[in-house]
Amino acid sequence: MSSIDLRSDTLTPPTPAMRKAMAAADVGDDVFGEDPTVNRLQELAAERTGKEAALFVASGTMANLVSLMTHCGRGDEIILGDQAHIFFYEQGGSAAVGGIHPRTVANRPDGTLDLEAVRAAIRFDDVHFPRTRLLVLENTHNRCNGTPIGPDFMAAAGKLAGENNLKIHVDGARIFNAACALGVCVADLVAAADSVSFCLSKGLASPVGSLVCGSRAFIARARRARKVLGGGMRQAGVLAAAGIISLTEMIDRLAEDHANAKRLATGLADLKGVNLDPNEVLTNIVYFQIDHETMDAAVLVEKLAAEGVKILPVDARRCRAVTHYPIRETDINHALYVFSKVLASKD
Ligand code: TLP
Repeated sequence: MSSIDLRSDTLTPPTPAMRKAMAAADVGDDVFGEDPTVNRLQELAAERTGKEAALFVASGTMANLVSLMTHCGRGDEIILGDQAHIFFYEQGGSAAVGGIHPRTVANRPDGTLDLEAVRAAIRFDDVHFPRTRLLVLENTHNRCNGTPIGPDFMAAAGKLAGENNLKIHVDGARIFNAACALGVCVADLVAAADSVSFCLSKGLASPVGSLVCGSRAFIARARRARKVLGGGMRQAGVLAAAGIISLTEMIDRLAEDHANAKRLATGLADLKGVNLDPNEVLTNIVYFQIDHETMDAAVLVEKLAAEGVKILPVDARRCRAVTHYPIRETDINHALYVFSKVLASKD
């Protein structure tokens, strides 16, 4: 029995078109800047995000670290949300590797930050303080229900950053999901950002890779940061070929993932023992609370897996399910059937 794996959209397999393009990719040595397929992908990424240039890197984590190390020197400070992926799930790499000090401000439930709290967190010039250099935003916001953050907040954050001589980096691992959900183009959404990273390897279904996008000068410096992190790749066109398919064929179908997530959330909300508000599910990420007599998150996850449905426990009472290619509406219907069966079982 093949399982319905909703643990993450990182589980997307490459499409048949990607496999074909990868096999046929024209390649060169990308450390010399000579891989035509990587160069084409980078041009496309820059175009889609409305930035001058882009850099292909191995992962979303590397994209964020490269970006932060390019904006900041050792001892500089960044301001970011306390639920940010960079703060929660990247091993504190910016501090451990980049010597960059993180200052958190509470994320609001919709993933935004109270900009007055951000303003208050910006350091003034004093010999005791690190220097605040960068404001980091995340869009969609993974831990805040995958919420897409709209252009108004992004513009207001840009204004605040401009007034205070700060740069902005957007962890846009799922920025195409945000743009799709909001009905805006990515370039407009990140117009206020000095850099944006996004992932090819999540809903866009490539096997590997992320891009860092920014000004030409920023990307030239980011290329150095990537190299020192060991991220200079050689005939990477084999990977970039899949990325080109992601950007040309896989963006429009994200709406299907969002519809499936909404369907899952609506169905789950009707089940006893599960708590969530389906109105809060706006993209492809569904978080819910377990409120069951005999099961906590770990037990529920185990029982679902035994029935062929995989989800992720987030803490003792919270779980996450993510919709993605090639999961279809019928898979969601089946997953809901399995949920109802498992939640109703007495043992
Ligand atoms: N997120 C993964 C896990 O690390 C939690 C997931 O399954 O959601 N930024 C954001 C907002 C992300 O959600 C992720 C991955 C990354 C960056 C890191 O990307 P990778 O996994 O390519 O290093």
